[in-house]
Amino acid sequence: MACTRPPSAPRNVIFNINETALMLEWSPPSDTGGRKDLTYSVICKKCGSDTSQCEICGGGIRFVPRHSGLINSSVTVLDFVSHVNYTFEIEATNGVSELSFSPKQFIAITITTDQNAPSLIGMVRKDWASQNSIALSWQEPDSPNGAILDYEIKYYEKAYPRIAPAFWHYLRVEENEQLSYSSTRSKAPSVIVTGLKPATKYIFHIRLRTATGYSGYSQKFEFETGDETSDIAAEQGQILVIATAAVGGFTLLVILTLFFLITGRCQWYIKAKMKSEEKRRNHLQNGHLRFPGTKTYIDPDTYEDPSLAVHEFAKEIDPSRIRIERVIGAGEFGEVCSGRLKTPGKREIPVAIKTLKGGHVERQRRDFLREASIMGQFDHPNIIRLEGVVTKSRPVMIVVEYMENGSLDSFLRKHDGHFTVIQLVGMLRGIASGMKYLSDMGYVHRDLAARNILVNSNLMCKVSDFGLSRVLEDDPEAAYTTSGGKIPIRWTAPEAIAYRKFSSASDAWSYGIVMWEVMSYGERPYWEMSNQDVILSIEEGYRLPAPMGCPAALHQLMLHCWQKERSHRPKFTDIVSFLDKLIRNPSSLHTLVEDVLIMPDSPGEIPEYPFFVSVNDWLDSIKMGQYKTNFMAAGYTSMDLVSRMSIDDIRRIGVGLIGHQRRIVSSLQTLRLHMMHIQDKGFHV
Ligand code: ACK
Repeated sequence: MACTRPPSAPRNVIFNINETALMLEWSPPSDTGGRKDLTYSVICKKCGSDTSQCEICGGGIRFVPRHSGLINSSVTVLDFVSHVNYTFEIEATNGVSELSFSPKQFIAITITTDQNAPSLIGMVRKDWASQNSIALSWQEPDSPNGAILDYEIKYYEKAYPRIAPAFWHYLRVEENEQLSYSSTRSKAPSVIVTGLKPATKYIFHIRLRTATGYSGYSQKFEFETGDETSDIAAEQGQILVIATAAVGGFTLLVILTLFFLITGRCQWYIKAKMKSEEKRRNHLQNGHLRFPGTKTYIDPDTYEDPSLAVHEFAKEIDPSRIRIERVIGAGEFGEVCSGRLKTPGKREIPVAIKTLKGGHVERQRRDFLREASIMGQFDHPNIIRLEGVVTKSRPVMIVVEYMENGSLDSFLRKHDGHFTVIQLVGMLRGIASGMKYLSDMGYVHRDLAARNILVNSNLMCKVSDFGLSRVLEDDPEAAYTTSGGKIPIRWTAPEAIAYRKFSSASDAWSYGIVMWEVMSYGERPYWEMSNQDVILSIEEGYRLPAPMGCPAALHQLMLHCWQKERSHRPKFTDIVSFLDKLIRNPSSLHTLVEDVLIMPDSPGEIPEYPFFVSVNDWLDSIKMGQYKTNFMAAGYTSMDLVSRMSIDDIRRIGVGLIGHQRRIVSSLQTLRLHMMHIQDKGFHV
């Protein structure tokens, strides 16, 4: 192939602005670099009069559909603040942009937002706090610029707990900046925020909405929830008030009541009510109404008659509406075909059709339809959508949305090296978002792997293959045990392998493996190691090294997912927030693991590798024996020398295939990690 290059800058940027939305549009670059994988990213900066003093716009502003990985040459910007100079830098990138050292080519446009947006909210006051709630109030601004429709209250925990501090380094954000936040709305200038953790500091900021759009956010206010004692004190205060009223008689009670009503200070009462409400809610949570407002997954196996389950969750489709076009693969129960589905009054849509092969027994039919009963309960853009089932005629079929690019593992292998890091992170974000939805519903996947993710023509990834799963049992601690069946060892958390403790935390482990598969373009996890060796290595603390070219932040996240102690692994909601943050700060992805793992120069500092006696043994172990002579001829005769090799050295000695370079670099990193681990522990080798 001819060499390709990064594209030139986009051209002719124009904008269109109203009170609430700013539309940017541009023309493609004159030089696409000889490639077709062109995408755009937009960076927003706020600049003062001196353009050298610009700062990144930060979290307030939103881009639709997103700010990077844009395929079309336009984007809509929302939630901007009035009377500010915004500079937007629009860059075109392709698959080789990441590899280039030349400065970025972008086009910039500066836009002043001078609409009559409402002014900011001033002081926010804490009225009271209980263990799980905080009540806030504030003054309406003097010039809201029209009727106030409502207020948006954004809040997050001050010290974000679940991302290891080491991660902040990669994010390059202020330590206090949130990774994940919640928000609520209120029509009045006051709010009671519930569902908070006891004795925890939260940051709040508030903005208002009028017909002309949003105001900017108020400054940040920090308030803390109460602890156990504060509630006891409150309770005692409450008793005291009631006792006083009783002693003082009816008149005093009336006076007190009037006083409270007139001054609006019946907070002790509201608070007591909130507390009992919280207790009720906590109780319900233990009784498994886990997420108020979130649907909970129902295990089809709990139905005495499984065909009832399938008809509860899946539509029966008349087979005359289905047109099968071709066979695209083989599933566990029969062929998988592509085709079209006609829905009355709608356009025909492309679908995939899983069929149950003839001659099946009742149990196979039940297991086959089980997947539809599960899938039919989900409704999320990153979960494969069930269109319906055919059960009343033969062949029995499950009809799902069609995913043009098939399964993620083979798709990536076919397109090795074709995507930007941001595109890969975008795919991972989609998978994490689907998994967050599943875990919120109390559903454990148990077989999360790139082969079970499907990709559509927009590179959207959707979780599929719900055959293996079962519901969490009625115990908050519960993962469940299975009645047997194969476990995909390389993707499965140690506790699930050892004693079948499956949970959303074991799904998080598998998610880490999927991250590794994606970043290595479909490489097999742990390469040719046997299942038994994988189990033993994991037990000894070995973890997969970063794939070549993998940003350090992503490998950190993988390692976080592979924590032995399952409660230490990130929740899917944390993973989504973390990836969002990386996508919003693409520079956080520039530090590669290769850059971090620079070995000391002075000889003697690196002990001999304990694992391989010779370079030849090592090359054999990673099935790269064909390069033995290359290593020897170039003078890399000991593991000590090999350990210092850079990727360029590996290329220079004649390892040409990118897959081989990747395997060698990964193995070297593993060796280095082992050494660091051993040195850390002070082991004598
Ligand atoms: O990698 P593939 O092309 O993607 O081969 C497998 C094959 O069927 C057997 O599972 C493909 N496949 C499964 N479900 C779908 C779907 N919804 N849309 C497109 N292809 C699918 C999968």
